[in-house]
Amino acid sequence: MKVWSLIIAAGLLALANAHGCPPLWTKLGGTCFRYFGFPRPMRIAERVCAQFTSCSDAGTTAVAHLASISSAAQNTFLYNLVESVSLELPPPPVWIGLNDLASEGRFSWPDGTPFLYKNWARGSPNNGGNSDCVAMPAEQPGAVWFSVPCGEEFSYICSMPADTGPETPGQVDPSQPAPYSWGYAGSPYIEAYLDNNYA
Ligand SMILES: [Ca+2]
Repeated sequence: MKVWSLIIAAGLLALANAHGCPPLWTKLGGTCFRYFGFPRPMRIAERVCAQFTSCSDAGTTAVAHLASISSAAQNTFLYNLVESVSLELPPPPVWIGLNDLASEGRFSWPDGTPFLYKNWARGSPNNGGNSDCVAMPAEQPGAVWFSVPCGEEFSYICSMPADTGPETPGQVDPSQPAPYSWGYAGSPYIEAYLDNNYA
């Protein structure tokens, strides 16, 4: 088991150093997305998202939020992402970031994305039961959005900007120490053994 752990750790480190998204996040365009399968109320889900940040080569970081969706292509991509990991088909609803918590009827995305693309289900949004939060996909074609009370517990998708640094895969500056190194670093006991037996 230890060998497998090392292989997995090495793989994650390799991914962590790659341009774009951290391990376990999926890149589409300039955005990283990740599905979280444990049902949570919307505010808790948003808090979990906010624990993640993107690291840019320029040294800036951006905090993750519940996912914002700005195009039909993104919407379809997220539906497929959820479907690929869901244990039920069609998948149960997931939280996206859209909400009108701050001002009834004025929906906005938590990361400040302009609210231009919309994919409401028929009858949504409505404020039935104080439906200030939004879930997708539902058991309807088109991965349409429903306004629902924020206390419902759903799985969720987080999003954050991808690393915007220069893309330099596989390039290493030889003058700098490697951030992670694997291998034999030297041991006085082994050196002595080699001297005594093979000198
Ligand atoms: Ca509302």
